[in-house]
This record gives sequence, structure tokens and C-alpha cells, in this order.
Amino acid sequence: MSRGVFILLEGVDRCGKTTQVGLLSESEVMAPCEKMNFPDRTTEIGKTINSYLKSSLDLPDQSVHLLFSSNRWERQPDILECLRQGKNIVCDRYAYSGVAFTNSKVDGPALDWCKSCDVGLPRPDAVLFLDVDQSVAETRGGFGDERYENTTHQTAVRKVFETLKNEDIAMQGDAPEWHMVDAGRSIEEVKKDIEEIVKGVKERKGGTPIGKLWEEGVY
Ligand code: FDM
Ligand code: MG
Repeated sequence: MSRGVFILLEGVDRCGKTTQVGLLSESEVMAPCEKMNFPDRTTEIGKTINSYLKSSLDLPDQSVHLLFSSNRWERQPDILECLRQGKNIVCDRYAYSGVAFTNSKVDGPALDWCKSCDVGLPRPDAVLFLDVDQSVAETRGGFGDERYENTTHQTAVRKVFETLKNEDIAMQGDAPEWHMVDAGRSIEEVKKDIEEIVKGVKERKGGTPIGKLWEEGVY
């Protein structure tokens, strides 16, 4: 039995990730599929992260960064188990959001420090970046409710995503594939585009070993 593929959807707040993760998880191209999302607010660590995001708890930037990373590590056994059992994973945010949202803070921790916490996690086969104009994202419902949902931070977050993309592209063979998806279109158009990309990823990555994130080329 071949392993499952690990598809990650990333992007700024209100780019439509959660909608598309839901649709992709039900699409036949991903069956059998396990849906995941980070932060996973259901665990004890996730509850603390939720309090931080709702601004009812303040923490130093490094401390909350480690919690976000730890929240991924606590799901690492499940991720590996799924992939080994031949189940595909579609994931709503992961370590890329982790690095982008922390490193982009004013006087935030350095990029390499941010990445180091997630080095060795199961590596996604592909990062699908849902790209939408910041001005469009902000007109979508609920923007501004949580910490980080402001134009200045989101704009800085985008730049770090761009850096991470370029680093992965420079790493070539062992890095996740990056696909920029125009998320300013209708839900249906974006969905079709994503399904086509995923078909290609399955063909290219299906028979390869499960990789580890950011292990080669950076450290
Ligand atoms: N976020 C998300 C981080 O700051 N670090 C992380 O590691 C992850 C996974 O949390 F603003 C931020 C991104 C976003 C917030 O995410 C909550 P959702 O997807 O909106 O629930
Ligand atoms: Mg959000």
C-alpha cells in the first residue's frame, strides 16, 4: 500500500482556506482523507493558544510561538500514522503560518529561530498558497475579531510567506512543492484548480518516502 499525501493550505486570514480545506477533504481526489487544522484549539495547549488569540491572555512572542509549535508536535504521531496507513491529509495552516506570524511581528524573533522549533515535523508534499488581495480579504466576514487580524501585521505576514516559498524553491528536490492559487475567484473555480493541482502532487509524490520539514539545506 502506498502512503498518503500531505497537502497543506496556507494563506493570510480570510483567504478562504477553511472553506477549501473542507471541500478538498470531501473531494474524491483526496479519498480516503483526514482533515486537520492548526492551531488545534481542542487540546490543552490549543486552549491556551485560543486565549492568547482572543486577547484574554498575554504571553511573550517566543512563548506563544513555542506553544503553536508544540501544538503541531502533539499531532505528529497522528500525522505519521495517517500517512503510513495510506490516508491523505489536508491541513489548514501548519509551520509556515507558525513562522510567518511570529517572525513578522515588530522586533519579532529571527527567522531561523522560528523555523528551528518545527524542524523535523512531517513534511507536507505541497503547499497551496491561497492568494487574495489584502483589501478583498478584509471585506470578508469577521476580519478584525482576533489578535493578528490587522492590515499591518497581515501585510508583513505575506512577506515572510514569500521568503519561505523562495527558500523551499531554492532547496529543490526535498522541499514541498509550492502552488500559488488565485483565491479571488469563485469558490467553485478555486476548488477545481486545487483538485487539479492535487492530482499532480499525488502522481509526483505518492511513491516517495515521508519527508521531514526543513531538515536539509537550512541547518
Ligand atoms: N497562527 C497560526 C500563528 O500565529 N502561528 C501558528 O503556528 C499557526 C498555525 O493563529 F492569525 C495564527 C494565524 C491566525 C491565528 O488561525 C488563528 P486560524 O486559522 O484563523 O484559526
Ligand atoms: Mg483566523
